[in-house]
Amino acid sequence: MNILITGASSGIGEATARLLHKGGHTVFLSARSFNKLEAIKAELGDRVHIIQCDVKDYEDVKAMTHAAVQSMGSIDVLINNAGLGIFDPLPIAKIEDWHEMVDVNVKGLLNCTHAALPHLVEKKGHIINIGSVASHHVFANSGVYCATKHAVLAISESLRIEFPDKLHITTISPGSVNTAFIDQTKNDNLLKEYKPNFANGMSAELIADAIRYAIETPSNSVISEIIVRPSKALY
Ligand code: NJP
Repeated sequence: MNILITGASSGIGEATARLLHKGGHTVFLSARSFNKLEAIKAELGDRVHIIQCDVKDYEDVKAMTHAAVQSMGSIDVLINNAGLGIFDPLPIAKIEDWHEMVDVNVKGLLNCTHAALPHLVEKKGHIINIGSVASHHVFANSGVYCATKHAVLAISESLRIEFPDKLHITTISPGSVNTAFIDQTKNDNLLKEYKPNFANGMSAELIADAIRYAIETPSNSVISEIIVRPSKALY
C-alpha cells in the first residue's frame, strides 16, 4: 500500500515508517526536521519518499499531498501522527503553548485530512488518527492536550459516520510511550515528575504494530479504535 505518515521524523511516526516499510509498503514521510527524514530514507532505501512539511500550514500540507500522489501514484492510507503535548498547570500555562497544541493536534490533523480526503475516497482508503488515552480521560496539568485528543476522537467518529462505505477510519489511542514527546514540557517540576513514567512507558514499536494491524486487517472489517495502555498503569 501507499502510506503517507505525518510526524515521521521521530518516535511513533518513525517506528511506524520503519515497520510498514519492512512489511513491503511504500511510505511517504513528512515532518519539519528534513535532515532526520533524509537519514531515515538513506537507511531504508527504495519505497521511501520524504518531504518537509509543517502541518499547521495548509499550503505546505497541500504541497505534501500533491507530492505524495505524484510520487506514489495514490494515497491508500493517511496516518495523522504529528502532535505534541506541553504540560503545565492551567493557572500558569502559556497561551502560546495552548495555541501550539490546538494548531498542530487539531488544526494540523484537519489540514492533512482535508487535503488528502479526495484521494483517499477515490481509493476507498484508510485514515489512522493518533489519539491518546487522553481522548477518553482528562488529567491535571494537561487539560488542553486532553481537549485536543478528545477532538481527534470526535473527528474520527464523524468521518466514520459520514464515509461508512468509502473510508476506513481508525483511532490509535496509546498511554505513555517512550519517545521524545515529554521533552516538549518546559515546566521543570512536571518534567521531573513525569519523565520516568514515559521512560517506563511502551515502546514506539508496539504502537507501530497496532497501526500495522489496523492497516492490514481484511477490508470487510474495520478496526475503529485500539487503546493500548502500559501494564500496571491505570491509564
Ligand atoms: O512524539 P515525538 P511521539 N508539523 O515527539 C512531529 C501521540 N501520543 O512519537 O516536525 C509537522 O517523538 C515531529 O516532527 P518535527 C502524540 O500526541 C504520544 O510520542 O520534525 N510535524 C515528530 O516527528 C502525537 O500525536 C504519547 O519536529 C510536526 C512528531 O510530530 C503522536 O503520538 C502518548 C509538527 C512527534 O514525535 C506522536 O508522538 C499518547 C508540525 N507542526 C499519544 N509538530 C506518548 N509518547 O506517550 C510536531 O497518548 N511534529
